[in-house]
Amino acid sequence: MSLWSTKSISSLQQEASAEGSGTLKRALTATNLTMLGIGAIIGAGIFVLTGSAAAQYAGPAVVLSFVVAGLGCLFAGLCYAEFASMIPIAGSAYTYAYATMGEFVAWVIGWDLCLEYLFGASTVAVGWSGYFVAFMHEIGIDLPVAWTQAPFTVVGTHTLVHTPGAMINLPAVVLIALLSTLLVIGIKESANFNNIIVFVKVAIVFLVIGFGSMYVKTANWHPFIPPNTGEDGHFGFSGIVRAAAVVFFAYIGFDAVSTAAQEAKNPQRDLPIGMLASLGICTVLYILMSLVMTGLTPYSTLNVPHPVYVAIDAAGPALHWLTYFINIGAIAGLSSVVLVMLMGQPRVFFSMARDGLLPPEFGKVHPKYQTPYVTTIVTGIVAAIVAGFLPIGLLGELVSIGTLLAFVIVCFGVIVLRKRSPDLKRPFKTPMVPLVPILGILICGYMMWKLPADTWIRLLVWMFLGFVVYFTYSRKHSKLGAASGG
Ligand code: ALA
Repeated sequence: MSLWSTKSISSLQQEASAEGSGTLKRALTATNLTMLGIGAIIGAGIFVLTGSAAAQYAGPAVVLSFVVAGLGCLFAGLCYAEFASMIPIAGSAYTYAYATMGEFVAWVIGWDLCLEYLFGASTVAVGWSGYFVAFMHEIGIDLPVAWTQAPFTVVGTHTLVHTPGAMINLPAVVLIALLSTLLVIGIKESANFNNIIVFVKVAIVFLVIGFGSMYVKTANWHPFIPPNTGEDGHFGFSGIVRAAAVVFFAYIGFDAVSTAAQEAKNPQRDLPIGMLASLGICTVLYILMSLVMTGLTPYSTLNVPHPVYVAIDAAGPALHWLTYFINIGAIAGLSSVVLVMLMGQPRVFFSMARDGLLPPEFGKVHPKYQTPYVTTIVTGIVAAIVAGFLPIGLLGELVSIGTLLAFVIVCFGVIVLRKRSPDLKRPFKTPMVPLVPILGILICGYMMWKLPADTWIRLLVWMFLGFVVYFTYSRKHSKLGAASGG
């Protein structure tokens, strides 16, 4: 069998419409899917990264960085929506690539998605743990360092040092264990829990925007685009783009909605709604939130791990009450991101296993709960080990580059399939093809380019590992390969 053999769309569509024993439970509505999208999107990006992006790279023009990154996501999201409505399968981008560019590219994307979902869950769980420890400290409980930090940290770009006295990041491990348990018990239960969290965090974002905007000092917005310092990426136009690559992290997650395809009641209509509505709502909130933050305080003061708090604190005693809610917003916000990432990964593994590229046990569905429980448990264990023991600093930007790579390939896939099978029924059609996918490729590709060289090296190392697994296991066990006698 050739590396480029594709899976036929009709067999995929048959798989997508299967019901009954051994299949996932169809329980999610358009509202559930939109809430899952918002659950995955609003998190560490807006609560943590906005500050350093404004202070170091873009100034108040970080608002424009959110527009640039949001446009890249919009174009990619429109392409995702076409595929998701046409082939509503849990494998998401992995499956779309299998249908268009063949098994090898599909494997590359499937393996690459681990960076987004699996490592994304670990990274955000560690961020959550930081907020949780700070919150406990505020209410008078000091958790010991030994139990709240991984034993290793990264200094500089790749020097690994042992943190004296630290053993394990237990809060992150416990969070992952609890959320994984919930995901095993049921998709509907997980979606209901997510709804509550999203409600809390969006309410707090609204409070920050609403009350914060009353105390904005417009002088803080001048100059809106601080002049470039002479160094590439430090303010001016290049700074806006550099900051866009940083705040792109804040948008990651809307695509995870597409991994719930086989659990949606009406996937062809509701997946595009879930992805595009969550993305649209969050883009508006991000633009308003970054305007308010840079309006409340000079951007240079925002280079801290808790920039939203600093911005609101700068408004003075009148808004002091709001600072308490910000911690709660961050703790709630980050936990639903981890939940949806831990939902996405097992479903991609599940699809890969059903295609024979991963061990068949990974394709099992729980007889009672109708969830992909084996992959959910495996994902939870690996994510917990990574979050509990490993230096997470190595992974942060890998999550972004991995996601961007998936976006680029999905955009490309839309162009390929429109050429190859122009007459297929597409319940949702990406507008203005090939312009929209090309713009998606260009903007996402440019953001990838702007990420540090180290990140590229780590991406290549990860991919190399993936090739080893593919050529030693997956290629030999591929069902497509067996079907074609290869
Ligand atoms: N978009 C998610 C966050 O910002 C990954 O935490």
